[in-house]
Amino acid sequence: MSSRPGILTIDPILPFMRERLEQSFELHPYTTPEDLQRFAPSIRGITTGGASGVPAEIMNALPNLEVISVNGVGTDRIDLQEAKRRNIRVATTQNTLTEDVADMAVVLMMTVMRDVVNNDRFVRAGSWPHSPLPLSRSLTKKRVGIAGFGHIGQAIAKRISAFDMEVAYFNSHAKPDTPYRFEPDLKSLAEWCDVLILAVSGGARSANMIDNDILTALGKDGFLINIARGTVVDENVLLEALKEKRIAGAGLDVFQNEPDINPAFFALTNTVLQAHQASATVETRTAMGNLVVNNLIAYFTDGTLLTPVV
Ligand code: 8YV
Repeated sequence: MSSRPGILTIDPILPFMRERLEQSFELHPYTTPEDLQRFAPSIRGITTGGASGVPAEIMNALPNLEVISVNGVGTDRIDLQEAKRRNIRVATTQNTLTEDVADMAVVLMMTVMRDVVNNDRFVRAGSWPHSPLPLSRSLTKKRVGIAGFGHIGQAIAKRISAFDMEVAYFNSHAKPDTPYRFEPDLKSLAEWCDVLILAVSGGARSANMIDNDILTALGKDGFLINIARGTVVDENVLLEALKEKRIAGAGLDVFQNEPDINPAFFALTNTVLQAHQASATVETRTAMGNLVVNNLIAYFTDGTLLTPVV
């Protein structure tokens, strides 16, 4: 057995990350539980994505696991209590992806409100000379509610302000050092706003936070944007609301059961869909990938993490 620490890679990693990691570690991609058994005792670290996390059966199968380096900011798919109990350290790529994820929220809002995807299809189909298009919706003077006002929520607010739109936010607590209005009740925020943007963390506390009540409050002229987690939305209820035009539209980067999402989404024309791409730019994924590697190197050099969570 190699004396170099074994690292289990749960999500695929970029070639430059592999190259860097292979200089110090023995890499094992996760395939099946049976395959994992062959080398489980040699695994001392994990790399994974925020959406994949570390399933309990994998964490339980690794008796010598010491560190998890997440290529993302979400830790909702990692049992942090169990990690603490076993003295397993956890690091994320905090502060690398805020701006790109905020940009994606704005991209989705503009794309769905200005009907960009349907317009693109219309032009490509050669339909322009033959028929008129429905009018889209203006952004100016509209009200935007942001649910979740951490780094990403605040970066979205900053961008939205440039569009002459009004912003208010829902959060577990007020952020008095920001210039925006705090709304402690999510339903009231949904009633007030024209666009509801979800930027909350995933996990039990936010699961199915967007239910029929909230979508009814958002109303038939309201748009929902989700760059947070699929788990935040009751998807069956959302699909019904979109189908029946009880809300105007949705821009979604995240879903339940990614990448095998509910195919009912494919038929909706008032919805813009992305394949969890908010942080997927060359610049940000390079910064994230380097931080994932640097956290592992720091840990195995002197026991520290650059961006620890646990
Ligand atoms: C990434 C994410 O797409 O940060 C997160 O938690 O979900 C995303 O930024 C994902 O981690 C890619 O691996």
